[in-house]
Amino acid sequence: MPSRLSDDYRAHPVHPQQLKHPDFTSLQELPESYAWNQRDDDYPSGDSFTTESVPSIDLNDPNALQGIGHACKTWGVFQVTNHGIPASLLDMVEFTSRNLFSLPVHQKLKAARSHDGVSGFGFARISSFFSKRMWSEGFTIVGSPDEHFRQLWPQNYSKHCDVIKEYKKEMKKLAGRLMWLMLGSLGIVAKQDIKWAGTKGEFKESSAALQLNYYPACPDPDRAMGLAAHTDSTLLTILYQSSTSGLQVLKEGVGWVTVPPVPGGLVINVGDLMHILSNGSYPSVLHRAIVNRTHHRLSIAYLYGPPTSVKISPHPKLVGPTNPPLYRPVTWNEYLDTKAKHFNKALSSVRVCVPLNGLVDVNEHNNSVTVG
Ligand SMILES: O=C(O)CCC(=O)C(=O)O
Repeated sequence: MPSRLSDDYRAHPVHPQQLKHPDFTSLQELPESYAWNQRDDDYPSGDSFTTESVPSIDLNDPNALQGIGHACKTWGVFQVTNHGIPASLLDMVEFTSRNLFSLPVHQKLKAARSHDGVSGFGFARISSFFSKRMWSEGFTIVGSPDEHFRQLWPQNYSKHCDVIKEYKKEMKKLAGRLMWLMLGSLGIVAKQDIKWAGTKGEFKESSAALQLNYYPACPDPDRAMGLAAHTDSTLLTILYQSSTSGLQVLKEGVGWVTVPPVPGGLVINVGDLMHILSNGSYPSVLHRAIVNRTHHRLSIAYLYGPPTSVKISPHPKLVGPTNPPLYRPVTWNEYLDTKAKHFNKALSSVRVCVPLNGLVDVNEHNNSVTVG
């Protein structure tokens, strides 16, 4: 992630450094500071009993583009298979992440995210927006993991660094491919329609961060929250959630829907910047992670955005006299700024007119958002 974006993260530290990082393995009961009730995140609680499920799309299917368009419009999220990321690489990144989170807390804290830093070990970045604490640990990687990994594994850091670098390289390629599928499904097909994609349309200058999340087994999962409801500030996010379920998405009119792990599958969600680019046609999806009494859980999110200098605005092909642009142009930095200041009102605070369909932005009616 280019430095300017990092500067912006630095300008908005959202992690309560004063809180001591717990050793979750030593907690036999849920401390009160971790006990959530509905008021604390203001969204419907519990799983919905629904037959609806998040769409699953085989990227080798000739109808994948139409499927993606429909999924983005109706859910803001979908799973993909046959995505081209080798299973061996997913296994390796999972192994590295498990290895990282299983280190003793004092060792992980050697690579703690600094007060004004972006990368490293720490609480969920959204923690400071909520009064209750989340039952999770995170590790953010922006740029090279070398420095922090050397602190974690002084003897054998390089093999873990190689895994992360390879994973980021493959994720970048997949994200570029998904961008063209999403754009194509909106009717934006020519390379020159997205200047910052570059002449070959490879999105070479895109920015990204890798977020490793770990949710320890929890003595009282019904009252705990792994990661509170939020939308991502990205264009799109690619999530690998290994084999334990925990991810839930909020579906309008239905409630929270669990996204079951699909072997080898990846979850793709629409972020706020895609919401803006699509002029609200592809809504960014509210999601959260719940925890489990017997199993710990791991997830790895690739947060993908435009080059930092690029302003994202509703695409000219999607606006017209009957479809005015709903949002003003913003760079990723400006949007992160807005998100850090306005929390739940980030999308609506960059909105310049009310949608003709009268729908509010997804996170407008509540107090919780992320700068993820
Ligand atoms: O762990 C999950 O399933 C969700 C992770 C997530 O939402 C994030 O990293 O922003």
